[in-house]
Amino acid sequence: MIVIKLGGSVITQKSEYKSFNGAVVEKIVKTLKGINDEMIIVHGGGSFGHIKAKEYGLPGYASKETIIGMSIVHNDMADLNLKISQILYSNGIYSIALPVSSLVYDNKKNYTVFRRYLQLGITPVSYGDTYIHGNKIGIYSGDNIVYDVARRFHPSAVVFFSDVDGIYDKNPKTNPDARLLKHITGEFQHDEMIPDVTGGIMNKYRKMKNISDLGIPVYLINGLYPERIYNIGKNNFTGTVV
Ligand code: ATP
Ligand code: IP8
Repeated sequence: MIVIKLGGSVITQKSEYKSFNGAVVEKIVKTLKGINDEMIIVHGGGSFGHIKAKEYGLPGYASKETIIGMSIVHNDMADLNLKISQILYSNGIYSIALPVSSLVYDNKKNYTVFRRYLQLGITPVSYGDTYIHGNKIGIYSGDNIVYDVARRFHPSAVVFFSDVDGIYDKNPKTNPDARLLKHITGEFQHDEMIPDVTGGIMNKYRKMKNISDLGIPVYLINGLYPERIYNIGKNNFTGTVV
């Protein structure tokens, strides 16, 4: 099994509300179609999640404002998921949406149903979502879901697609001299340009490290060049290995 995270930065224009990069998703999906293995797909929010979450104070204590925000963000994420699911379907990948707002609350998590769908050859697709966490309306990031499923199902690899070639020693978008880190073990700089309610690249790195500590190889690849997934383990691989 392989777990794929489609990052919000590559499947959407992160600065423009609900701007979907359909052509990019199509290219990634066509690449994934060539992988002859069980797959769990998780996608992030990008401009379908983070903009309204921030505007409505999510995560935050349940209030009229955060409950309205929850409704908007959850529906927008379902909308993004439908767009992705339709592209999967039209490329012959038959999937089922498994939103974590129905699987995770407080500290309870139940991912058992993922296994059942996989047993029938159906690809589970989950995504960053709103959820209930004590008295708060939380945001459960796609990266958290990737960690949860990796811990439960022990895939042979976890691949994060983002809009950069990998993790650099500093943000490549704002530092033209940034150096790509082919293997990462420790510190790097991360000045985020776009506010991200789930912690941006630093939180992503922490999750990647947690997965790698389970003994599972973890990669970050540029989703604009998804074919790089086939070079994993080779000398000419472009990306970051955690
Ligand atoms: P989402 O969380 O919406 O799913 P994502 O998974 O694609 O999005 P981001 O959280 O947006 O990922 O992180 C990728 C972004 O992190 C890049 O677009 C880049 O601008 C930014 N960034 C900041 N510092 C670095 C760094 N040192 N190396 C690589 N990217 C960095
Ligand atoms: O983009 C959070 O998931 P992420 C998505 O993977 C929302 O961090 C709903 C903001």
